[in-house]
Amino acid sequence: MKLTWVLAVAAGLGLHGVNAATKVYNFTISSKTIAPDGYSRDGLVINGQYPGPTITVNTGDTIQVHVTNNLTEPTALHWHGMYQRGTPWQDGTPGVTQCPIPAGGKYTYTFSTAGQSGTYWYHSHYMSQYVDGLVGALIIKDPSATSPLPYDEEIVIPLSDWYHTQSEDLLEHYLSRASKGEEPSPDNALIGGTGSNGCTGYVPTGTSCNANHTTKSYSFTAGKRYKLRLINTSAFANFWFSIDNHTLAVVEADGTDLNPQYVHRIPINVGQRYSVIVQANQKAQKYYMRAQMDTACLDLGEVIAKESLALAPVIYKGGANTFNSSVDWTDQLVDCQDLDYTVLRPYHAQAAPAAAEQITLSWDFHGDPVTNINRAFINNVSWVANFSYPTMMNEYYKMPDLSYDQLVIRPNTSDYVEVVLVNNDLNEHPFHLHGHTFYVLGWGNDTYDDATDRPKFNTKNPLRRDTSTVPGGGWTVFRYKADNTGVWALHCHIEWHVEAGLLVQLVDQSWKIPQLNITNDALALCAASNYSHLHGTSKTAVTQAKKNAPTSLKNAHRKRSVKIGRRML
Ligand SMILES: [Cu+2]
Repeated sequence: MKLTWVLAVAAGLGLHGVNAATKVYNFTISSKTIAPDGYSRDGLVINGQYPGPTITVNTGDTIQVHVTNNLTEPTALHWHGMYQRGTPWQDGTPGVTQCPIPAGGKYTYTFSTAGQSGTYWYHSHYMSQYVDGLVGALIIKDPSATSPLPYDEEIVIPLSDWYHTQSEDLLEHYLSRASKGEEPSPDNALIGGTGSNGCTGYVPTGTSCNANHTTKSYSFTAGKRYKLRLINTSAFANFWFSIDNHTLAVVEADGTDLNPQYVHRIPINVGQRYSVIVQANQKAQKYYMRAQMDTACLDLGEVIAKESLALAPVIYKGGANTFNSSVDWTDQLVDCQDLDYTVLRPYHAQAAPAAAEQITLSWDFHGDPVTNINRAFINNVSWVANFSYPTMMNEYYKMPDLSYDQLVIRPNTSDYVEVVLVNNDLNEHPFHLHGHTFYVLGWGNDTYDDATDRPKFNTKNPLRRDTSTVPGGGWTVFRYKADNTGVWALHCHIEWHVEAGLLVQLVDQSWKIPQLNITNDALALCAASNYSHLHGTSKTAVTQAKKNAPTSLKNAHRKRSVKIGRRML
């Protein structure tokens, strides 16, 4: 055992340690009028761009991003899928790992990419800012890895739903009695940051829309193989992705290389990524790349997006200027579910280790008993971010009980933990765990029954990923290793649902957090919260801090009993 470990470490250093570099990026966040689909609206951009700049590094490199917040409100950037091992305070999740970067402020995120490669992304985790444009791709290459399939070139393709109204207004409506819990319905769909037909949808009088704006197209050279890195950066929509006449070989899910699986169409839910390899082996002309919202997953109570399909031309170099032979695939997918979990097999096989503890999280949506505003309740608690007292800092200063109901779960093990997600809501929810990849053991679209479902778990070489769909009225079970000291959000990635409280916090090795070397810069973001005053003082100080919390927070956090289903296996 010891020998294997030593070799593994040595191999790691040999491959990645010596050449590891620090890649530095400067991100200036500001607001700007943007028109991804022709319709002009206020958006949030990084260095003037939507989507933001793509970060591309080699595995083992350190990423350093100097953020300047030129907004009139706070912000924070989350690095979706990054383990942040040893730097959990850089995860970028306000209320969980940090106090947000204030308006006009600066902050530098520094973290390693050791042990990771594949397709990731970053986005604001402050309120619903990412819905307005604060997103970008984060690609980690591994030059020494053997690819499941060879390819010649690669293209990053973000897919997104798009709204013509700013998310702040959408959120205000959603979290009011008037919405009756119906999520804002997207106005359009985008491929690669642009979309068509924006002017045929919701265009209020007095606003401007340019139907002839430039949209994204993709160029293929006949005979070449392209690796398309697909990222669903949506607020709400689950997409079906396809290219007319072209078969897709799925070779990566959320950073895990896969044995090639050939499909015509792939479902990709919010937060998920897939790499597909496509060969330019068809008649040289133009074909449609399609991102179709699976509208069955949108709330039917709202008017469904007028434009739920994004089309982008794939143009063969030197080919005919026609879409004549471009034909959509006829096969349909199962609505509101991931690809069958038994189909996608990791290229580097791993069995799922047994779990030392089990956590059951069961949720539904219903009116808040006091306000009657529809919210999400996990084990009867609805989470609201406490931006001034993030759980990470509470743990660091040994003030873990400082917050109101925060759905903080602290496994007693550094070993594997099994999470049973029980969805009592009729809609699907794509759940994302920060700081980890997990083993997807199974899911179902009916009531979870441990006696009958457990024997069917896929433990031999299950899919490993960081975002997995829990079907409507169904369940998903996954396992993760609770050895990455830090506080990690586990939440539905539908932005409206996070804001409605569909989030819990899993603490790995809570007993080690006070020993972390959290940087002064990170602590300084919470300076106004005055931990130094609270640290080591009496219970009165804690009570005082609660009293000083913003009224909105107090209203949202009436004390309820927190009952997390947890048992030792
Ligand atoms: Cu959800």
